[in-house]
Amino acid sequence: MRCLCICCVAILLGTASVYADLFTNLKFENYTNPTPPPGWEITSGYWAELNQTPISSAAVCMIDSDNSIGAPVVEGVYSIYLSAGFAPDFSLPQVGISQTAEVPTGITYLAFTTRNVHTNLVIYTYLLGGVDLLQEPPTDIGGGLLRYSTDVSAFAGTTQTLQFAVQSRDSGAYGHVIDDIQFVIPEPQMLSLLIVGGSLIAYLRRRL
Ligand SMILES: [Ca+2]
Repeated sequence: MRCLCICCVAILLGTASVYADLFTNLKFENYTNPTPPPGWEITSGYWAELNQTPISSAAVCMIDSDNSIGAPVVEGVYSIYLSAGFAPDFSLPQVGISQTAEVPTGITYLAFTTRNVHTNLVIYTYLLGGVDLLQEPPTDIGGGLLRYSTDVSAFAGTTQTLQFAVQSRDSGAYGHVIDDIQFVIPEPQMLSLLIVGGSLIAYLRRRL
């Protein structure tokens, strides 16, 4: 009985994790040059090798701290870099990445970190299940980084497509770094779980 109760407490506290990761490789740390990052599909445009996105070219690549693009890594060792620009045939294609998976149950927000956004110069298609992930003003988290967070609770427990794509409006080159994508369990829910877990521990201590 004692072991069973302790296991229940451990499971309960385990579910109090702030983040769930049913989508994979959301921080882009699982990567081997020159292939695209596992879990992600290049939905449109051109894939370039590590740190090799040419200036003024529509392409997607991974970057690390040795990149010469002038876009520092946002988190960890690797970030993904979307370059809105023109193609070799001087067209202005959309370039981007996506993956389709089940949205974790119990989540409320989808958050990610990026740098500047220029909606007057670039068409951003940042969507989960068709919901615009740029609709809410971002939080400035310092270091030139912006943290976007969007309520996607309606998709909890359903299979959806997460997409990040850019397209230049004026043939200029506009790079965009994305990283640290997280599905967030709301704080009140986590707090409730901790309170329940704490109460159960206190009860067990009185019984033991
Ligand atoms: Ca990263």
